[in-house]
Amino acid sequence: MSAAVTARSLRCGRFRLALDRPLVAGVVNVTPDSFSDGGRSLEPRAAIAHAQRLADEGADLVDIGAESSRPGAAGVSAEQELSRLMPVLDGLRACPVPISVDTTKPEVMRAAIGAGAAMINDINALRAPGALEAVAASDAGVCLMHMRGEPRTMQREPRYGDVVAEVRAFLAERVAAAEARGIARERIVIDPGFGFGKTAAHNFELLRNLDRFAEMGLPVMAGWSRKSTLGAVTGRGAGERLAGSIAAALLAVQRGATIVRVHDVAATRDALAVLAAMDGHGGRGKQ
Ligand code: YH5
Repeated sequence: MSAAVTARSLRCGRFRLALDRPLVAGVVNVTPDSFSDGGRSLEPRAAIAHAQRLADEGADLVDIGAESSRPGAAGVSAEQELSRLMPVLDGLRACPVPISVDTTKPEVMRAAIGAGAAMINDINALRAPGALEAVAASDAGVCLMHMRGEPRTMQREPRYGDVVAEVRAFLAERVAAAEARGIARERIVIDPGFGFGKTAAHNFELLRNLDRFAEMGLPVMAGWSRKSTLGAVTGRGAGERLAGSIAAALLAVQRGATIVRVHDVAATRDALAVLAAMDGHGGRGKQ
């Protein structure tokens, strides 16, 4: 495919995000192990404070997830997911940046949108029965991500003939399904799903060819932050992958990513400011 028109803005709920510069989505996890304090009321409060901090650091979106999708993770029930999410969404009603909710379940999608979420980030690309309809019935944006298998088993020897072609074909089919249900293109983001049923070699092949996804004419999200593949190339543990994460975010943007999903918003913004300055876009002013 060539001569594709690149989307200039993304519609999500009451927001319209301009895509004339790369956007940063900040990650907030509301899983019991991520803010472990033993207490039930501290957890949502810590998540709310974290989301506000990421917004202050310059996040363009905040992506909140209550279902761990790390490799090997087991699922949680919709009730459990909602009991973690809803207090956080309530606390972020006045948040000036759009809130995206990371979920695969239609009932969670509907409740989250009702509680103010402007976007659904689905690692399952709206394949659950009723998921397309849940998003179509709203004005929320949606991120359709590629995943091979399911989190519990996806890293067991994933194999592809041509990983780029296969992931592209999958996303094209999911975009068509979403559009057929009435979800306008200007609400859709695509994501090759780094680390979801892919080896390190697959992840780098996808990164090297990210322009092939950008050619599809939709905004591309890339999530490399802190992931195992960075550990594999740097030898560093999960808590020591900031430099690798920044490098991957910059490489993704250089190859056409429009949204980078990151844990470390301030550092990523600084790195993107350096890239923008090289490309001749203004920063905070000359010094
Ligand atoms: C993504 O790429 N990723 S959750 C394992 C880690 C560190 C981080 C071993 N949701 C994505 O962030 N949504 C997740 O260390 C996502 N794109 C989109 N759209 C996995 C994650 C992580 C896993």
